[in-house]
Amino acid sequence: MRSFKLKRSMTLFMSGFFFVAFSFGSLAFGAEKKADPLPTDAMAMVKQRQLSPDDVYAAVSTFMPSGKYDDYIMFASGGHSGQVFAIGLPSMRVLRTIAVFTPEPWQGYGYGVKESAIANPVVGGDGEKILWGDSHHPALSETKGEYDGQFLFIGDKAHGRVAVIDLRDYETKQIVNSNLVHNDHGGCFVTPDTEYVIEGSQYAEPLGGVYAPLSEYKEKYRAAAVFWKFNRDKGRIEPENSFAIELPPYWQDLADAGKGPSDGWAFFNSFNTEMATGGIEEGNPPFEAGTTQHDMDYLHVINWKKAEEVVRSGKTTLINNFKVISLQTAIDEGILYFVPEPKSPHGVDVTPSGKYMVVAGKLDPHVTVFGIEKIKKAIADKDFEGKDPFGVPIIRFDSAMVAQVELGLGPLHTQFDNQGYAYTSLFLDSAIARWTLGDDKFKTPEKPWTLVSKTPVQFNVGHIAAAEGDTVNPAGQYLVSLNKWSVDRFSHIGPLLPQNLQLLDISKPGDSLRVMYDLPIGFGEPHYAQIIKISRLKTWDIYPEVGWDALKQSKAEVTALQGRIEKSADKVEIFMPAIRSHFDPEHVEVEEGQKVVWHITNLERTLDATHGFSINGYNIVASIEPGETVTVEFTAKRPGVYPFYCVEFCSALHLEMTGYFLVKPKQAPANS
Ligand code: K7E
Ligand code: CUA
Repeated sequence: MRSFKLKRSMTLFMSGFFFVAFSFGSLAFGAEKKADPLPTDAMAMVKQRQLSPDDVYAAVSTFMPSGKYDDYIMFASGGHSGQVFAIGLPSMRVLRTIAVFTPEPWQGYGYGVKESAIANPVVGGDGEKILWGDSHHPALSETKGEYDGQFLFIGDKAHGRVAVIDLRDYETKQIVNSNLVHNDHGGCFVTPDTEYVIEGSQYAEPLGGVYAPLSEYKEKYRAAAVFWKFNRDKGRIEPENSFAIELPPYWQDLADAGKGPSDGWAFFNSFNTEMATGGIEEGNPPFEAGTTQHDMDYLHVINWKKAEEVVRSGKTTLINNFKVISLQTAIDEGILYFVPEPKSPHGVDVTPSGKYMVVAGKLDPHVTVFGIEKIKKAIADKDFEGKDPFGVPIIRFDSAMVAQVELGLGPLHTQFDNQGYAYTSLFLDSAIARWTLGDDKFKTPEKPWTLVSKTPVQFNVGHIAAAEGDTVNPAGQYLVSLNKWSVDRFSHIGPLLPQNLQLLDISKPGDSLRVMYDLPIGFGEPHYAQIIKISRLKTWDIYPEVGWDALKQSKAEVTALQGRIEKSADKVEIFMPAIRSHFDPEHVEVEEGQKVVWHITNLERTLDATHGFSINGYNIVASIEPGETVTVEFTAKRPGVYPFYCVEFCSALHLEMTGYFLVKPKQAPANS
């Protein structure tokens, strides 16, 4: 990969050169000029396709010649497809889907393979597996506030769950559920050293999945901020060491973790502080009217370091076995404060220095910037304007606010670069606003806290993601606009149109942002994304250890790994190596009703030599990467003869990579 670096920068240099020379070439593309650096046939193509200089610049900046690698990987949530997409930048090529909350047969995820994390039932349910999720906000693990490339977390808005993906093999390893609420939205956000993965609920409900009528909304309905303890060595969340904080029944929206001077704090937006309960059919105002009455909602300011101490001292109650700090304890112990924030905000984003929190009010044309030092001082001075109906102290708006910047209509989410600019998506304007952070770390040509430019995007932008834009050191260079509507951008392929992810070049200061590339996503609705330098990832090419059940064999033993079948009274266990182009054994016979435990190990040590495994008629399909072992467990309840085969076209004799699974009926059918 490294060896491509030089060639790649050469390519960029050359393309810059082409563009400069090209623009100076008086824009008469057809004119024959000796110094013309584009080959004649390329110039002819530019002319034939009527490409503008901007088009040519965009093309040469994003085109990735075969075999060359991207500089960044973007992990985009898949919305209600339940998955995560890995996309290369700047080429905007979709490299793979990571199956998370939804079964995915190509990866053999959720079709009988034991390792699939999907089997996490919903709170209050009867144990029924949930077969989809609404993945919203991916969060890369961080070390000292920078992405470390080890893990990716993603929240499931639809079921209040959080998944852990290991970036060595891009596989989902764990899905956790606090069993407090049925939905979340303020997740995932990680603390600067990934001590915690933060998840905030969205719509209030009685905690723990129990029933209470809507007439008891104020008394019984609640929200929760969940702090999942992450064990980096194990690569797993530890539910037993995690906790939640009970919150009033407002609807909490996005969250972010503090860093630097705001490390130890977490910030959650809210809306519906009106506590509207809807009921259009009963003559009540619909939610869209009921939840938008107040001019101010509350930014929830949470001291999680203090909450951690309170948990350690045992001042928690258990709900469905999950530790919860009650609302009263959170108030008494100085864990929870409110700051008024304008009108139904959506995103709250902590700036790279950690000094400021940027709140975007969907129904307010401004972003409002709060300062952590001001907030800390107001708390110390008890500079409160009062309490909310639940007794939470409200810090005076003016005591916390640093700046308000008017940007346009429908501000949603904010990102940051390495030049001192912030970027905010404007949903209603369909534009990206660039504005200056008044952070003394940077010196921008424009004055602090001012709007610099608005760049149109197509259309209705939700989130935006800047390269390493959530870290203490954003990379700048690129920003992706995750647009909800594509309308007229692509050929119509039915009334359900793709999302449009647009790549913008943000490297130049001043007012120039360039839209470089349109990527239609026709298989999900990405909400948020994070973009990481590829050099930070330590992805495996092949699994380093080979063997079943974590057995570690020497190289010689691996090569000699033999298949075997162990039969006992209650089960049949199969140990089966797979290597081009056979399985061993090829005949597996069991009795109807027997439990089958089938381990398949791919013995290949060659990049990309994946084998598959499927038992047709038993809803089983697995993908086994070189060196990987997967285990399938099932009951042989249907007698008959079932061919099994490799589902990846792995070799010239791939069709021969097969076998017979025979299930003998309990009683042989009577001969006629
Ligand atoms: Cu789509 Cu972050 Cu769930 Cu905004 S959220 S767009
Ligand atoms: Cu192995 Cu096809």
